[in-house]
Amino acid sequence: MSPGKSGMYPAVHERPLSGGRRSRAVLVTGAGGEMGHSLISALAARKDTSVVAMDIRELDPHVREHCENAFVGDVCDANLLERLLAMYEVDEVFHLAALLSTRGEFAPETAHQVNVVGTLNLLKLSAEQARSHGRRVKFIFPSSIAAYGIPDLDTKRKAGAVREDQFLEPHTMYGVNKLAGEHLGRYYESHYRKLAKDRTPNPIDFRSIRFPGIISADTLPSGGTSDYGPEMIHAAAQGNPYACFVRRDARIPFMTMPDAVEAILKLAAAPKENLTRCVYNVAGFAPSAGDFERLVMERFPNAKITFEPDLGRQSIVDSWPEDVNDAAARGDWGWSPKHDMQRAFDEYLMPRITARYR
Ligand code: AKB
Repeated sequence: MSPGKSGMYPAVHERPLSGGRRSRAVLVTGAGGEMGHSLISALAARKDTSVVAMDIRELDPHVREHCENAFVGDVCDANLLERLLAMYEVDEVFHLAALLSTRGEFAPETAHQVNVVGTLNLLKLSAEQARSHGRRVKFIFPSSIAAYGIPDLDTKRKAGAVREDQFLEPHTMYGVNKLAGEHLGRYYESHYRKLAKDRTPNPIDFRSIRFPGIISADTLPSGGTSDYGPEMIHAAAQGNPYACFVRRDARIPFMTMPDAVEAILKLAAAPKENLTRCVYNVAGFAPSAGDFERLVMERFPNAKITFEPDLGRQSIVDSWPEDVNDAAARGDWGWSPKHDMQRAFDEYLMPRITARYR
């Protein structure tokens, strides 16, 4: 890999820009992650969109080929972000880079750096972009059900589908960070540099979704606590035994990756005047780990699934709601998932996963 234009930061295939003018682009951070893979192909299908990607690692070639440019680096590296934004006029940011809930509990301060300081860097530079090109920058921030923290199982069961403003006392650093990211976004949208004489009002158009666990047929998650759902399915499809790290009765909401990408694009495209809030719940289906086991065993009768709860990870799942109320997303921007659990298995997961491991 050759050094970038400044000679300081590695960038993959940086292309010179014609006539020294900055070209318009959509920035996707965490582009090499699970959601990045699917989101970038969907964005690339929009004829009018140039995608500039950023990730801590080099992108897979099939993701890279959809991008106008790809930067290898860290969202905490303010110099790299500044250089990227000096090359492009960014109108829209999909800030996917994050360190997830399980990994974050082993390195909470690093999680804070990546999840909060990284988000702050991007919000600040987006506000500067808005000031320089004179248009609001749309900032799309995937938050998480980890933003919730329910004190005990009894309360969780009684609470049922929680609303956006309930139980906001997260038990993980990742959840604390996601909640902080939501507040930072709201601050940059409405109050940034409130007292400065030269302030640009409302530089950011901040929109966020609290995602449940996400299941992809094409990629496996890593470092999260909702990983048991996708791990169980992928293990069974490969003929591998799987020891589930939560109890059979553990229940949180999930959705498929195509529905998650549809949600993020739909929220990004919604007319601002229709939005009554910055942060929205979205629900897909809400299975127990035992429901996953049953559906997996129906499709892979020889699968070997055991339950060996890890008390720490179990306690994280127990603090997350068993379902979320997504009435605001349905009412404001027409959210409606394509897949319930049965359709997720029959129409999306089974055909693709079995083909993948054949
Ligand atoms: C995690 O498990 O940390 C993530 C999430 C629920 O946001 N998948």
